[in-house]
Amino acid sequence: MKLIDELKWRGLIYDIIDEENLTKRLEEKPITLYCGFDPTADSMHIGSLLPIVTLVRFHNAGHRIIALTGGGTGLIGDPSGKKNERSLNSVEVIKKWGMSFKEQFSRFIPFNNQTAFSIDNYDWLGEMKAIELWRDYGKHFNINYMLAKESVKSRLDTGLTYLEFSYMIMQSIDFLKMYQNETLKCEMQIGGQDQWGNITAGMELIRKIEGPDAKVYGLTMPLITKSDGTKFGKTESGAIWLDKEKTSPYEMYQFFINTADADVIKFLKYYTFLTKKEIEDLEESVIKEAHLRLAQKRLAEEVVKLVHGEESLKEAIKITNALFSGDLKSLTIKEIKEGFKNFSFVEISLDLNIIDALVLTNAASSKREARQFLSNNAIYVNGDIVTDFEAVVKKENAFGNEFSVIRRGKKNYYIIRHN
Ligand code: 545
Repeated sequence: MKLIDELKWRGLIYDIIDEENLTKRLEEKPITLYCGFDPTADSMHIGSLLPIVTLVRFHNAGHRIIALTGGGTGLIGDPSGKKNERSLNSVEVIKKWGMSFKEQFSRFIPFNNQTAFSIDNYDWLGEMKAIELWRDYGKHFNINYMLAKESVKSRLDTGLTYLEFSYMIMQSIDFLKMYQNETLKCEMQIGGQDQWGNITAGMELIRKIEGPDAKVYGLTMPLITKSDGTKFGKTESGAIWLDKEKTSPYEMYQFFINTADADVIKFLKYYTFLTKKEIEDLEESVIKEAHLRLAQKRLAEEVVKLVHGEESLKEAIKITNALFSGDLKSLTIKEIKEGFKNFSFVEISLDLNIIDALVLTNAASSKREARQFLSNNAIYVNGDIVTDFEAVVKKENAFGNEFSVIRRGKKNYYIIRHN
């Protein structure tokens, strides 16, 4: 399948400028394209992964890609899609966050300075003089044109400062600089749907400076939406980050395993490199045997493997299976902590009778009910069945002498922390 057709089939195209010529151009010879990422947080998240994976699709098809870190633009703040002015971060902080971004890109993109480049716009924006900015570039931006952009228009009432207003000029300068650069000859920019205004502003600037014959292209990807209308990429405990320390591989695995049937095929197309045939087979499985959740499992596996590697995926699956089967003994202390990280727990300082423990953790609503559960063989402590009313939940038997895990029935877990 041709690249553009594949991107279409995957639902990755929201808008393309001059599709006909771009399609021809892509078939002629390799094109160089870029996508920019502003380090406005200490890690990228699952939303940023979509344009990264799209860049990789271009790379795999023989094109040249640039992952641009917005070390310069991150100091300004893109108003696109934002309702309020952002708070400013210090130069040091943006620098540090930019380093994390570069490390994260390199997990997905094999930078080699020939077909895959890691570039930071601080290199040129950082040293630009104010007069140069206004005379060489500001001169080409008509205020009317700028006011018509959604990112500006939508903020006229609520407030927009000159700093954020000037953002599209900075992003346009990037495109121009990388277009003019002899080694890069960057002809195309991609981004999410919110980047349309900035991308077209850059194309316009290039034509104004390089002449109307300059051929440049832009492509935007859709905003990721979910069938139930809630925001994609968020859980109760926050965003799904690409940094292990912020979102563990197990949490990421759980996030994707819980994808709704109505969304899972869309996400497989977006995020994985599975073939059309493989995805169509999974689609059939969602229709015919949804309860098996084969598509969700495959999605979770592919994304965790892509982001964190095979070993982390194995651990995530191991924890998932152990929690499902109740075989907690197969887990290390670290894995136990990982698996129960988001569970609330009760803290106790003395060993506790099992009946009191069941009531205290809310595993049972009364002592009478607690006894009933024990008699019905429904209670497990740290993986062992407990039926004795006199049993004691002890610190010395706890995982790492710290956590006692009570299971009631097949999958209700309650945690006690001994201190
Ligand atoms: C800067 C300079 C350029 C070209 C682009 C930029 C960045 C761009 C922007 N992009 C967004 C972004 O988010 C930061 C996330 C950190 C956790 O603001 N002006 O930097 C997002 N982008 C990816 C997609 C996006 C966009 O990184 O384009 O649409 C999200 O899907 O919001 O020369």
